[in-house]
Amino acid sequence: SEVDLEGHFERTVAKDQRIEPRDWMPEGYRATMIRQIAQHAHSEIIGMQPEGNWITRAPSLRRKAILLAKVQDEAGHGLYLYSAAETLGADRPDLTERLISGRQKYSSIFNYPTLSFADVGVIGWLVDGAAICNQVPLCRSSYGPYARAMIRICKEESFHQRQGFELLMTMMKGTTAQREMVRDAVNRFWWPSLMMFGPPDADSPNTARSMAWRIKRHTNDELRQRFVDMTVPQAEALGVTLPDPDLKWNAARGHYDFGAIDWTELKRVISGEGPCNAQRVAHRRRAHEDGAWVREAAAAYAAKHEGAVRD
Ligand code: FAQ
Repeated sequence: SEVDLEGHFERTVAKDQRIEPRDWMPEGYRATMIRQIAQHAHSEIIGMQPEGNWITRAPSLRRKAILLAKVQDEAGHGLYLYSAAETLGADRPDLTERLISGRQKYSSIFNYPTLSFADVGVIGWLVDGAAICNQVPLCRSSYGPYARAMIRICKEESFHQRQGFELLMTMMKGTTAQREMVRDAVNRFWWPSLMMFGPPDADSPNTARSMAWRIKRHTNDELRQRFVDMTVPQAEALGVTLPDPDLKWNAARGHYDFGAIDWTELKRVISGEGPCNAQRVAHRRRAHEDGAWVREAAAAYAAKHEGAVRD
């Protein structure tokens, strides 16, 4: 009965075991999971654009090979995650339609422009660093296909983070102009990176329920603090100053204090008013339309092949 099924679901979550696609789950759980996984998948796919911008202008063959590999990994993560959403009954073309019509979100961070090659390094260091902080705990998320996808994705993200740090280290040892590019990129990306973790807990409508269902394992503010604590020593190692005069070690708390985040900026970017929202979505829409003939050809081939097997 419904009561038994619900009891089984609750016990599975409470024991830290995984909910699998064929298991009964509350409709709210299914909807939340589809929302988060789809937003995550869209972020990976839209996230290819800011860095893809620099592939043809990479300063060396080595940097180009690294960047190509990273952007391809992001495509892979997106496909993986769309498959995870499909295990919940989501329809892939419908998710794409929701993205290109602006009805589903993707991470705010990808609505900022990439103005120099230092941005490639800073995205690797800060954006992938933030992504790792957020996603490592999701390896223990209660939905099996999502949690398992996170394991591989996190391994690849840590390569991405290291390549960013190594690129910045190289630039910091270079010319004054190169150090200036790094400084400018860090200044532009620091605050938007902190916004990746979402609104403050008091203003986060989904956190309490997602924590109870063990979809999320930490709150937005907990993960943001963890990211700041992890990143400050890395900035010192690089020799860059983070653009926050209030950033300082608080011995009593055992954490770094940091300045106030401009939440109106996050709201603006999430609601489509960021510097590159229109450009990112238009690019994705164009790519989807340009790919129509490939989808048609693949479907025609599959239909023909199926016929041949039957005959
Ligand atoms: N941007 O109640 P909450 C990557 C939305 S990493 C846009 O706190 P929740 C790797 C939120 O979805 C980036 N929207 O929501 C990479 C919700 O929307 P609703 C992707 C945001 O879900 C690196 C509403 O605001 N990572 O791609 C943002 O409990 C480099 C209320 O917020 C993930 O998606 C934001 N920053 O917590 C790729 C990780 N923050 O309800 C390429 C998985 C919040 O209106 C290059 N996701 N919203 O539909 C999560 O952990 C969670 O969904 C959070 C938000 C923490 C993002």
